[in-house]
Amino acid sequence: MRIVELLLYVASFTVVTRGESEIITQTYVSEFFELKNGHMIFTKTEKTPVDMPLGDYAITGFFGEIVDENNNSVPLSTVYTHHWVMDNDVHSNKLCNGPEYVFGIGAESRNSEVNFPAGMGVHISGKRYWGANLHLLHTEGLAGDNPHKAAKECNECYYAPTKGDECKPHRNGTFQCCGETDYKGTVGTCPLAKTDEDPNKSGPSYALRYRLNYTRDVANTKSLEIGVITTPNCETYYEVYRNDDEPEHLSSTTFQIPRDMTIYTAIGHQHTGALNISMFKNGEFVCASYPTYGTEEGVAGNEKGYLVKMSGCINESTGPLVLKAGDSVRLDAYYFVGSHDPRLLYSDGTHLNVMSYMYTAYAFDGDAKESASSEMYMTPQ
Ligand SMILES: [Cu+2]
Repeated sequence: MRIVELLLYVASFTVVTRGESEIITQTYVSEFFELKNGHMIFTKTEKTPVDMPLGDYAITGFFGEIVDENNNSVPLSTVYTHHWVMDNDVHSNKLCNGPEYVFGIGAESRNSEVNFPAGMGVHISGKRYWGANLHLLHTEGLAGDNPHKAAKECNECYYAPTKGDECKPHRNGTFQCCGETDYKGTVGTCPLAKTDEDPNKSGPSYALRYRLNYTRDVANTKSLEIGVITTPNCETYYEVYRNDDEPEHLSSTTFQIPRDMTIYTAIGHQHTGALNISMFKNGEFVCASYPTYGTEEGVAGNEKGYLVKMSGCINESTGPLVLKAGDSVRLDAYYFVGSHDPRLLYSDGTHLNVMSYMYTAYAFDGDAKESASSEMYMTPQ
């Protein structure tokens, strides 16, 4: 038994050379969380420690997905990965007064591995605390005639009286109707087809399996900062409503660049219903991240009707985006809000709790290495 575990552990650890530095790839598994039908879990980073390398290193890439007790990939139609994000005790998002994480991603995670350009990485030094915010929803066995509608309303945080005391009708579409205080998956549920489940019978458990690429050759790795900008106005989430006259909903936010900086990696994060998210520099189009929708029901990585991938906006192949103090960066995010979305298994035009993020890895240019100040925030206009 221990030997098998040891073999698995050794097999998950590889070393390759990329450019000058050795890159280590290590796979980890988070703790397992029991998640019965309809249950939601929303772990707090402060209370959910996760394994990371010890000592000094630079993160060069990451990947993650949800697995079951047998270490098998779990399709989004069984457990929806609203998001999984990892944060440490020293990181802060200096671009937006909004989402806080160093790495992580949502439902698209299985097809959207992120690697920073060769020779660059996020420097981690000293003894750091790392924690995970896992937001998972088990959407099997839900009430209603249409399981796809039921899953949509569960995943999009619709109000339901079964979702706990925090979920009130006026909080329709908020994290409070998505298990925000549910650290153990026990507070509330999405409405269930049958509620007579034996409460003493345990349910299946799930974990985040994540893979980190990193190097110990920190001295030869250019230091990247991580920041996430979002529209509208650094909001965590928003909602879009059915509009058959104008079926492409746009959210747009412009940021003023406070200091010379270069963005080396940018990738969008959006939810089901999204059309794309794009970046503009001083009004000129720079790049867009496009979603891919799955086409096979219940197949992990290609789940029909789910957003399963986001393409990169800026990466090693596109080259970096160089910005000067005073430049503007505009984020435009589109969602399809027509009644019938042929990409999805159920649609009515409206999507609650959608996100439009651009995850970025960047460096400030020049010698301005002074400590964090509010001036370092990009200011939405
Ligand atoms: Cu999200």
